[in-house]
Amino acid sequence: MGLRETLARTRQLFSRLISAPVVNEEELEAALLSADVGIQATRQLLNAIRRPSPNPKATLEQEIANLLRSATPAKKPPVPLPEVIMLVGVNGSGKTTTVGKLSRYYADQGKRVIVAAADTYRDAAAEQVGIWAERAGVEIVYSQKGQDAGAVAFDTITRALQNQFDIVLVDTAGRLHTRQDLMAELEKIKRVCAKVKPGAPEEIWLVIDATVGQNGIRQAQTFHQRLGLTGIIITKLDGTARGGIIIPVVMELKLPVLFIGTGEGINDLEPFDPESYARALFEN
Ligand SMILES: Nc1nc2c(ncn2[C@@H]2O[C@H](COP(=O)(O)OP(=O)(O)OP(=O)(O)O)[C@@H](O)[C@H]2O)c(=O)[nH]1
Ligand SMILES: [Mg+2]
Repeated sequence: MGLRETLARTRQLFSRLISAPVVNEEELEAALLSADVGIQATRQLLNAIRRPSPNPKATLEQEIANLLRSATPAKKPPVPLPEVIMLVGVNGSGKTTTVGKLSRYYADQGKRVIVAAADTYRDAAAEQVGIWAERAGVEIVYSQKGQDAGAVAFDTITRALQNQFDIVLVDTAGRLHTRQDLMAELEKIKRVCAKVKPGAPEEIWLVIDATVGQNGIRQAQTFHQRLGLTGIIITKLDGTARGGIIIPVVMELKLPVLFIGTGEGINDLEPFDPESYARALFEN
């Protein structure tokens, strides 16, 4: 699904408002809050359109793009391969699906990808991510339920080092951010990665379901404190009117949104671009 279609329901909140010659501030405020833009960002955006402007829509787009760009990561120096990317998040946020989509995304760039089936909690979790790996045509290191998740990551990175893989994608079990024991397990997986390859995991991405709204921000703060996240992936933007959630996520966490999930299929993943997003929000 394209970005425009993906944001259709969110855009509906703004369409009538934005095409009016004068923007009604109260209505805009209500629309921004409904889209889950959050109180702080909404205030900032309302301030921006209070300044006289020939084109309030363009001003809003500009302001949003600027806010989002402020967390754009500086180009990192290349890391020794394989680059290890760990996906974390609460239950059902879309981690495993996103591992499948990212596998395809990187494989399409000619990269050699291997998946670590490091969700050892849920029944058939390894089979589920196995189906995605097969669809994407990438390799996988399977696991048994109840096995040590760190050991699975260890084995996968070891194999990746021996066989010159470019990318290791680590699928982890869903967990509530409030469960101290389960959060400690993620820290352990992280430590184990560094034992096989100093500096790994180079990336820890939090997968947030857009439909949970402001709750996603609290989740993200806890994950960030415990693990030191390097980026965010927002899933299920299709079909929700809460597409504004990206703005407070970036503002409050100071972390970049790297990809967005736009559907359930393997190709329904888009690299996130602040300008295109801001434009798609207010397009007629
Ligand atoms: N519409 C839509 N559905 C998605 C997207 N990403 C994931 N899903 C759906 O969300 C549900 C959960 O996805 P999973 O990938 O299993 O989520 P998970 O985080 O691995 O779940 P746990 O391992 O149980 O924590 C599935 O039904 C997916 O099809 C998306 O971008 N859009
Ligand atoms: Mg999963």
